[in-house]
Amino acid sequence: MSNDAKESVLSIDGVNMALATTLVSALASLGVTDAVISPGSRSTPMAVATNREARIALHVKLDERSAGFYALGISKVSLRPTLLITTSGTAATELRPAITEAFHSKIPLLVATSDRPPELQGIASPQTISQITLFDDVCNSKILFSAPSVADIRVWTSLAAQAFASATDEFLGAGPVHMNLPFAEPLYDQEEGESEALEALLTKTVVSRTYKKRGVIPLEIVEEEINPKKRGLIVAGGRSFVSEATLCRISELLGWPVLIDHRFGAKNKGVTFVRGGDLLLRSKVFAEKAVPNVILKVGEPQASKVVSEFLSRSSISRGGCATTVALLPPGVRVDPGRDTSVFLDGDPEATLISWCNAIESMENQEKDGSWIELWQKGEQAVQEVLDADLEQARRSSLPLGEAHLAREVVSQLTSNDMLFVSSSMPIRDVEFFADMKDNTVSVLANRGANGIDGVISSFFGASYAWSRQRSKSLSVLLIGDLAFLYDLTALLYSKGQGGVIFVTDNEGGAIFSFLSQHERLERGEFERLFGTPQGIDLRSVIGGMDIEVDTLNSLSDIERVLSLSRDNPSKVFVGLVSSDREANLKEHNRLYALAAGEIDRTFG
Ligand SMILES: Cc1ncc(C[n+]2csc(CCOP(=O)(O)OP(=O)(O)O)c2C)c(N)n1
Repeated sequence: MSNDAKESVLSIDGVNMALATTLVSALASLGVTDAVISPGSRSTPMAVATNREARIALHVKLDERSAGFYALGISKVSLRPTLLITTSGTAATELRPAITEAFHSKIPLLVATSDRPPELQGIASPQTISQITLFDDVCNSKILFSAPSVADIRVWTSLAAQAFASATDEFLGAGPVHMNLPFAEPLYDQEEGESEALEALLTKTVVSRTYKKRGVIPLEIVEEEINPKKRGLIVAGGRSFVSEATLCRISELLGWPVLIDHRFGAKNKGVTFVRGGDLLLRSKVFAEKAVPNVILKVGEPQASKVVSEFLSRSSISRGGCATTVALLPPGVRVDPGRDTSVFLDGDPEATLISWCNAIESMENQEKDGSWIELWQKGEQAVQEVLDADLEQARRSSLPLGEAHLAREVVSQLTSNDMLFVSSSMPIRDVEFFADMKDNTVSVLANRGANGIDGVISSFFGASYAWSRQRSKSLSVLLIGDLAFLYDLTALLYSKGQGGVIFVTDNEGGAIFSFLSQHERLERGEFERLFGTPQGIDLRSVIGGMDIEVDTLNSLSDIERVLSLSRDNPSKVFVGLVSSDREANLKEHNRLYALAAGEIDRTFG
C-alpha cells in the first residue's frame, strides 16, 4: 500500500494521534528529554503520544500548578525545554505562575495546552475557555496550531521546530513558548491498522534544524550541503545583511547561480545573477532541468509565486531533493513556505566570508560547470526576449503598458537613484520584467506587511533621506491608482519635496485580475468586490493640488518626466499611465507565453 493510501485509513482520532505523535517525535528529535502531564481528556492524544515516545521521560502530576513548577525545576537543571502538557480550561490557567517564573528567569519550557476546535468555542462547550491569550505577556512566543487534518502533518512538524527554536533562543533569551493544540472528538479510539498508517506518515516528515551563533556559523555545520559538488541555488532578497561582493564571491566559488531580487540592492549585474526567475521558471522544460539539490536563502522572499512554488517543490520537506538552508540574522525567521530544513541564525556577511575562505582552501573545488551555464543561458534568453519586446514597443504606437513601464523606468535610473515600488503589481512588474545593469538603481518597498496604505508618505520620507545623502539623485515611485488614492493627502503636504510618481491608472486593483475569482465571478460582482474602480479623475484631482501632472503615452515620455525632475529637484511630478486591467492581464499573459516559448525552444 502506498503511503497516501495508508493515510486515508486514518479516522479523526487517528489524525489526532498522527499530529500529536508528529509533534512529540519532532520535539524529541530536537532534544526534549522530559515531559510533565496532568490527567485530562482533551490532552489524550498528547498523553498517549508522549508516553510512547521512548526518548522522552514522562512525569505525571495531579495538579497543573505543581506540574508547571516541576517542569520548571527540570529545565533549570537540564537547560533543555521541558514539555508541559495540560487539558483545556482552568487546567491551562493553573500553569501561569510557573510560566511567569520561567519567563522572568529565562528558563525554556514548551507549554502544550489542549483545546477544543474553534467551532466549539463560545457556545458553553464543557471545559472550554478562551485560552489562546493566557500567557501572551509571559512567553517568548505563542504558536497556534490549526485544527487537525492529515495535511497538517508537515506544518505541525515545522511548528514544533519553530516552538523549540523560540524556547531556546540564545539571542532573545530562553523562555516559555505557548502551543495551543485543538483536538476534535473522538479523541482516542484507535482501530487496527491505524498505527501502521501513522508510522507511514511519520516517515514523511522532516524536522528542521536551527543553529544559532553570534557571528560566524562555521561551514562544518553545513559542509554536506554548502559544497561546490552540489547543484545549489542561492536565493537573495531584500534585507539580507550580505554585501554584493560577498554574494558574488560565494556564488562564483560554489558555481551556484543567484536568483536575485532587486531589493537585495546589488549595484551591478553579477555574472551569476539571475533576474528573470519568474519568467524562466514558468517554462516547464527549464524548471525540470533546473531542480537544485541545495537551496541557500539570504534575505526576504521574492513576490513571485512561481519562484516560491518551485523552491518549495524542490525542497525535501515537500518531497523534493533539495536541502533548504536559510542564513539569517538572529531573531528573523523567514520561511513562509515552511520548507526550510536548516536555519542558521548568525551574522550572514561574516559567515559567508568565512565559508568563502574555507572553500578556497578546499583541496577539491571541482564543480559542475554545466549547472551554472544552464541558468546563465536561461537568464540570457529571458532578458533577450524582454529587450526585443521593449524595442518593438518603442517603435509601435501601442499604448504604454505596465510591464514595459517597469522595465524602462529601471533601465533609465542609475545607482545614484532610488526607486520605491508599491504593492501589488508595481513590485511584481519590477521583479518579473526589469533587468539589472552595471550601475543599477536601488529599489525599496514596504514589504514587511505589504500594505497599500502610506506608500506616498513612505516614498517622500525615503526620498528626503536619499537626496540628503546623494546630490543630483532622482527619487521615483511606481504606484497603482488605489494605493495612490489611499495616501493622496501626502501630496497636500509635499511642499519642498522632490521626486517623480508614476501612477498606473488602471481604475482599480489590477492584482485581483490575476486571481481565480476573476475567472469564476460574474463581472459585476468581481468589479464591486475586487476591481473596485473609484471613478475619480486623477488628473484633475492632482492638478487641483497644484502639482505638475503629465499623461504618459509612450516609453519616451518616461525619460522626459525624469529629466524634468532632474532639473527641478524640489518639485513633485506625477506621470499618469492610463491603463486597462483586462488589457494589462492579457499583456502579462502575452509576455509570460512569449518568454516561456523562447525558453522552451532554447532548452527543448
Ligand atoms: C492597507 C491595505 N488595504 C488593502 C490591501 C489589499 N490590497 C492589496 S493590493 C490591492 C489593490 C491595489 O491596487 P492598486 O494600488 O491600484 O495597484 P494595482 O494592483 O492596480 O497595481 C489591495 C486593495 C492592502 N494590501 N493593504
